[in-house]
Amino acid sequence: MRKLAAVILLGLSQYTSAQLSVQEGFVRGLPPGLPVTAAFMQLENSGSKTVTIKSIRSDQAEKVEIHQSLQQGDRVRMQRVPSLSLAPGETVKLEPNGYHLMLIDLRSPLKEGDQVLLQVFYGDESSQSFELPVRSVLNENIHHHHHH
Ligand SMILES: [Cu+2]
Repeated sequence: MRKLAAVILLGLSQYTSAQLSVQEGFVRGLPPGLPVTAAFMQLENSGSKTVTIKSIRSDQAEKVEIHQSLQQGDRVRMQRVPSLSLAPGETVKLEPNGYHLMLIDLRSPLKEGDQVLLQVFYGDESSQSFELPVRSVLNENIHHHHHH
């Protein structure tokens, strides 16, 4: 009986650790030879606690950074941010003109149809893995024109 209670407790503590849901996530597939690319997605914190992304790792890149694009006059500049926090119920869209992830020093070119595994580490020491498809930047443009 005591053992069962411990199992239930363990289950609960795992359930209450940081978790985000990812929608419409993809990694931008660029022509071979470019060492850096970006990942975009919509993150949602449907839990009751603030979730803070502290770091991200991927086997397919030397490092993964959280970036923010900032408009400066008529130029857009990217800067690295140390972490990204989502309040309970908050949704953050990672998009070209806002927050996004940068995959730096790719180990091999990413092609349309590839899957990229990202391991996300949270402020409470928990982690979560997301698998995102690679979408060629060419298809991204077609998609964009379709809406205009
Ligand atoms: Cu960037």
